[in-house]
Amino acid sequence: MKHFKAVKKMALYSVAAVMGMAGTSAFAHTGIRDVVQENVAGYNAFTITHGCNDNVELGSHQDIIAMSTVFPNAADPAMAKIYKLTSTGIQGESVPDLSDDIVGVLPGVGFTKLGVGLVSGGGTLFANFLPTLDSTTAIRGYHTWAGPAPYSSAPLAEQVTSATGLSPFRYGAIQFQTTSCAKSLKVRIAVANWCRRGNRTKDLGDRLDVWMGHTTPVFHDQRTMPRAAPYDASVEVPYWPTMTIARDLVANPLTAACNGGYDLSIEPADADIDTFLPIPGGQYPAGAPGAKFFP
Ligand SMILES: [Cu+2]
Repeated sequence: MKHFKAVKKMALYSVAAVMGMAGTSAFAHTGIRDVVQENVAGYNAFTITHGCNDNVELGSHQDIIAMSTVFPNAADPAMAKIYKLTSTGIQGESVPDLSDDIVGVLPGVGFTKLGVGLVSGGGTLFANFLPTLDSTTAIRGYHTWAGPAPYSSAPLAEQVTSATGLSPFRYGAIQFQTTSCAKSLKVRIAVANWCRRGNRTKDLGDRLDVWMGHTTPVFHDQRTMPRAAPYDASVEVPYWPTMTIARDLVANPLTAACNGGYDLSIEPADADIDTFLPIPGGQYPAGAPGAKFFP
């Protein structure tokens, strides 16, 4: 996150503009590879472009040895936050659920239609991964790590240069309601990149990068966040790894009454992030031989 020292003195509006362009920069934060189209299921990936650093005490980037993710697809709608966005991407009115906008989402139910799935094989960043399952056995994200057990693999080397690691996942076909005025749904996903093993991992800002728009009770160190200062989402766009689902405006046009429509965002709630983002201490899978990865 070294590059943000230079920009953090700029006006807030300029910082928001820089963040918006981060997806095209060689020094971008962890993000999402592709914008996806309405009604098309497919494969996407997190783009991990640099290792852990500290927003306050700047130094070299650390190699990444593990990563964890949380998607906003809880069955309980209270476990996600949904916003209508203004034309400049600022969070506006909050929306209780996506039932007015996404086909198949029932009133009072969360965004279970997202269809998150894991990918093994070519392109997998680390040799080991496990899904995080909630009480409904839905896949809410995953933990993936370089070893030492059950498989030992290389870390994502970031100390010399910024290499982009791709960590793939699967997603389902999402369809907008014909009566909705949403022209896209921005799926914000919480990500943590880990650069050291052991308990101290969570205490030091150069050992962990947490990619989401604000701190939570568990992830409360601003030095690990996308930048050293908190965002005010009512005046600027917070940084999140974001998978944009674009409405098919030819097959499913907005009505004239929509006045051009709006974008929606959905992100996991703090309690959901704090439940599923930490990598629990222990061996994976349970009973695997070798040293614990996060003792
Ligand atoms: Cu960065």
